[in-house]
Parts: sequence; structure tokens; C-alpha cells
Amino acid sequence: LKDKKVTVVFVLGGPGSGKGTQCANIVKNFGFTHLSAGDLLRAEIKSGSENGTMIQNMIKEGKIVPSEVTIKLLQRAILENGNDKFLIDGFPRNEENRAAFESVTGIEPEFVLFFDCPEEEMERRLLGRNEGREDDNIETIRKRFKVYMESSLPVVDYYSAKGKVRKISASRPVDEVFEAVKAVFTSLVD
Ligand code: UP5
Ligand code: MG
Repeated sequence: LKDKKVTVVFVLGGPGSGKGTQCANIVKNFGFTHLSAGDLLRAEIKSGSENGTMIQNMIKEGKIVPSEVTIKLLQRAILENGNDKFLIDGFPRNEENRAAFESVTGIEPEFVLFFDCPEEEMERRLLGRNEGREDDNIETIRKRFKVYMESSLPVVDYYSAKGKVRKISASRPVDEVFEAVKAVFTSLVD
């Protein structure tokens, strides 16, 4: 992967902050390929891979799957794709994810799109989603919030200190959030 020159934007934010929803809009308007780490892990469970049961248990508990598993899936997805612009949604989720991805792939993000949303709103959205996700129950949601606060927000702080975070207020309606997202991507000169 160190031979392929790619532009990567990390899309971070709490569970239910709207990462997937906004990524779909960015893809339509700005020609990026959307890679959701969570979707890749859920596909891995479905495929019946040897790691499937372990991944399923981690997701059910809201825990972060070992870096090497997630990075392998992301790396494969980037290499298989002809595009050179990627939105990596929901990763890195902790400091170890971040450091391992950087050393394994040599990729540093162009910037980090960060969706900031109050917990009550995220909880309301997740409980209303109804897509049959095994982690969309109140017990698992509480665990996801805790892991997000303790492990994932420090990654946002790390990039913030490097001036790389583009923070979006994500509690407004989808189209209003996208207006703010558009402003960030329109200023991306390439
Ligand atoms: N919705 C969206 N935007 C809205 C708006 N502006 N106003 C009103 N409603 C809005 O949105 C969630 C719901 O809200 C939807 O119904 C949507 O219509 C509505 P969505 O866009 O799906 O939000 P998103 O931020 O993508 O929420 P998601 O639940 O996917 O976030 P998580 O970060 O929790 O989930 P993810 O799939 O990334 O990870 C799941 C688990 O996988 C993790 O908990 C972890 O166990 C594991 N994982 C790893 O271990 N490592 C990884 O690298 C990634 C995941
Ligand atoms: Mg998502």
C-alpha cells in the first residue's frame, strides 16, 4: 500500500452522530469512496471468516476490535479500489488504531471530519434506526458511548493539536449538517 498514493479523510464522531449518512452525501458530490470500518467488520462476520465470532462478540460489547484485523480489511479495500480518494468512517477508534494504521500503511489523513453531537441525540437516533444491528440496544449503546469518550475522543484531540480537525455540529437536520460538510470539502484543493 505504500506504493499507492491516496488521499484519506478520517470521518469520526460518536455512535449515531451521522457518519454513514453524511459519507453517502460526500460520495455523491465529491467523488470519494466510502469505507466504513464497522461495515467491513460486519461483512467479515457474515462471510463466515475465522475471526467472525470474535468480531461479533466485540461489537456486541461495544469493544474495539484488534487493530490488525481492521487495518487488514481497510488495506484490502483501498488496494482493490481504483479510486485514490477515501473516506475512512469510524476508524481510528483509539490511539493504538491510529499509530498502527500510520506505521503499517504510511498514510496520514488529509484532515479529520469530526461530527460533534450530544449523547441524548445520538441515543435517540440509534434507538430509532431499526436496521437490526446487534449493537443498537440500550445496554450496548451505553457501552459504545463509554468507549467513545474514553478511547476515541483522545484520537480527535490528537489531530486537533495538529490542526487537522474540521468540526461539524451534527445535531441539526441531515441537509443542514451537509451544508457545513460541503463547505469543508469545497475548500479541499487538489
Ligand atoms: N441520522 C443521521 N443523521 C441525522 C440527522 N442529522 N438528524 C436526524 N437523524 C439522523 O446515523 C444513525 C441514525 O441517525 C440513522 O438512523 C440515521 O438515519 C439518523 P448514521 O449515519 O448511521 O450514524 P453513524 O455515526 O454512522 O452511526 P454508527 O452507529 O454506524 O456509529 P458507530 O461508530 O457506533 O458504528 P460503527 O459501525 O462505526 O462501529 C460499530 C462497532 O464496530 C463499534 O462499536 C466497534 O465495536 C466496532 N468497530 C471496531 O472495533 N473498530 C473499528 O475501527 C470500527 C468499528
Ligand atoms: Mg455508521
